[in-house]
Amino acid sequence: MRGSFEKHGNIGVIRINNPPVNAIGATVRAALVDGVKALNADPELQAAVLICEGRTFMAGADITEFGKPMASPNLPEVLDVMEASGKPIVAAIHGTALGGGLETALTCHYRVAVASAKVGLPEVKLGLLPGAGGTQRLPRLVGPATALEVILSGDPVPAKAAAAAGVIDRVIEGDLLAGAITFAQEVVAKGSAMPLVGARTIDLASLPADFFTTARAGLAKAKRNLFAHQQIVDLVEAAVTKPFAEGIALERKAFMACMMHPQSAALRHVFFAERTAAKVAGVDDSVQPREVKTVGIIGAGTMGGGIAMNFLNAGIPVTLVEVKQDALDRGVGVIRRNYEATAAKGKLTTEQVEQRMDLLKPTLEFTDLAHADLIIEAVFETMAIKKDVFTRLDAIAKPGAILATNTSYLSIDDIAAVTARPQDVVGTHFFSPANVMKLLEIVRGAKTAPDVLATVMGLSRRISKVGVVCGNRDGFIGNRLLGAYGYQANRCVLEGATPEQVDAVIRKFGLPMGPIQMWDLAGLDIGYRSRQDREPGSFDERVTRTSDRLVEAGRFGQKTNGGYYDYLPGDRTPRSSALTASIIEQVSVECGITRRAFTEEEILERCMLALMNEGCEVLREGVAARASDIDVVYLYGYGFPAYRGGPMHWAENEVGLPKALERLRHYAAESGDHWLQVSPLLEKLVAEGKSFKDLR
Ligand code: 3H9
Repeated sequence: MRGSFEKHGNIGVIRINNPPVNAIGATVRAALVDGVKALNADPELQAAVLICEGRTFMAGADITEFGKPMASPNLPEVLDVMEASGKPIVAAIHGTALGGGLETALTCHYRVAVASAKVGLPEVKLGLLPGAGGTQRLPRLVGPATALEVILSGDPVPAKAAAAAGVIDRVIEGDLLAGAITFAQEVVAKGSAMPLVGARTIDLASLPADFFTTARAGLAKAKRNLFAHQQIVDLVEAAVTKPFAEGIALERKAFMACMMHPQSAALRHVFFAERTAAKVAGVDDSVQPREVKTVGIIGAGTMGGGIAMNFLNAGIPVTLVEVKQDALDRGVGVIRRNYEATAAKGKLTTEQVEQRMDLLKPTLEFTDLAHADLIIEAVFETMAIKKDVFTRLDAIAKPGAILATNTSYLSIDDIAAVTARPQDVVGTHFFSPANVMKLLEIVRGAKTAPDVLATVMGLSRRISKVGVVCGNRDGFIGNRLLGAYGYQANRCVLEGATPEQVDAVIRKFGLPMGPIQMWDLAGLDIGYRSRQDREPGSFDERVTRTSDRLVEAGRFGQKTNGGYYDYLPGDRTPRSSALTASIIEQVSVECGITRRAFTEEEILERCMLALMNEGCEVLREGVAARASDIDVVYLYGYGFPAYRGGPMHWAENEVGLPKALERLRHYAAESGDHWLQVSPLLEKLVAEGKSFKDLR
């Protein structure tokens, strides 16, 4: 039972109750049909209100039903029943009316909402398009330009703006049900007008003649590779040029094509993967998070400053500690300039900039951290320095404070061991730029307390990050995979591919940049320095030799206008370098490698399947709890295209695990050394005919 029907005098009330977000599954669809029938069967009733229980109006179709056989009636059929109602229906909206939820409301004769409500058509974020009349009704209500903006962005619109645009007929102050019933009674008193959005005509007077051509050209560039977007333009154009019924038929066909497309399967996987990542073993709802009212950050460099901005943005006061005044001033200056640049783009007011800066307390006194609820160190990535910082923190931090390290490789347990409170120590690995990248790897040490994890998971949401809990092993999830990917990219170059070729293949696949461009951006000197500390034999010196030679020639990457590529001063466009080409050839000769031609396919398979193979190892060792967590890490930390679902989803669904295994075995045999070893977990899954989902 997902709905009920009651009478308030001459007004019927159709109530939907399908927690947590009133998704329109089969039982809700049945309840909607029953409600309309009950309204029309009772001669005493003259109108109805459609309202939802719980925290929100219907947040859309039930995404878990997609890709499976759909129980009848489907949502368009339900909406046909509503539209055929002989008596008016008023949708009463609170929370979010999204996707099919808004489409249901648009089919009602009237819409009222509380001021805090939001409405939107976010289907595009799932690789879909509105498939229950949204592309045909919204343009008829708000005009094609606004409709296209709303549908293509997928972003929700606040009730007051929606009212101004004509979507909401009245914003209700006070009790929603009472306000909606009053509205319905007014409709009845005026003669029960039954306006249908689908019957409206569109005023084209202000629409430029080339509107749709321009929209298509813009998307071909900005959303290249994406399946749903161009079709949305076609459908909004159909709303303008074709009769309603014809537009609806076209929409249905396009919606089904999107739903069956791998991009939508991938984006739906991402939707659930992000939410599943929030579920952490040993941390259930009974674990009470600690209160975090103030944060301390040690280190005002690029990372420390970026991390601080996250908390300032969320209204949380930050104490920022440095050892030298000039470094502190520089760090604070960068934070201010970042905010001012955002304000210059109109995304913050001057007042908001000052509010954020007022929450920042820069200091040279380590003891000023004594009252912070959470302290994050972002100092040099050297164990000795980290241990020194944690020893000092242990002496001054208040009892119960969470002590976090922003390490990207080092052992949390070794760091925690210098304190008398290892249960309070956790890794918080932010990604650069820390104020922009959405990922937060939360590293669980052997003794990290469940309430510490619960607190940091909760905080990650508060600062608009996606938190993924991972185990304490070298490189955690993200950098561990990055190592395997970078290794293959390097090997391809050493064996005959050019850096330009490797980067182009990866960009074509959908990442914003190729691995070699990325190294130039990050600085080749960073890897060079970190290798000085590593055990010989712990990495393959042959594949890093080219990079080392470039660094020794003073080519650190973009910052020196030369790395793998040449750069013109002030211009980040990578240009081929004859010097790099000759160094690569020389290193190939030294390593006894005969260079050969590479295909796009080989580069792609070697780099991307290496990600998945290392992902299997990370799973086998328990560093990641599930394959979907690895996907989330790669999507939000490394720019993996969301429409491919992440490296694990892509390999499993687009390549297939048996084929992936066969290709990896082939490359492993060909490479003839131990640097590409097929994961035993992958072997096992394929042998048993299982998938990553079977590992949960
Ligand atoms: C559509 O409507 C197609 C139509 O055009 C055409 C049809 C023919 N279905 O996000 P939360 C689950 S496409 C199933 O943590 P919040 C979610 O997985 C749809 N389940 O809460 C989670 O489960 P769990 C268009 C759903 O308060 C729980 O609910 N609509 C759905 O942070 C709580 O979710 C959308 O794309 C769903 N539609 O945010 C809206 N939605 O607890 C998608 C949520 O087991 N939803 N769940 O992990 C959202 O954007 C957010 O959930 C919302 C609430 C803003 C509503």
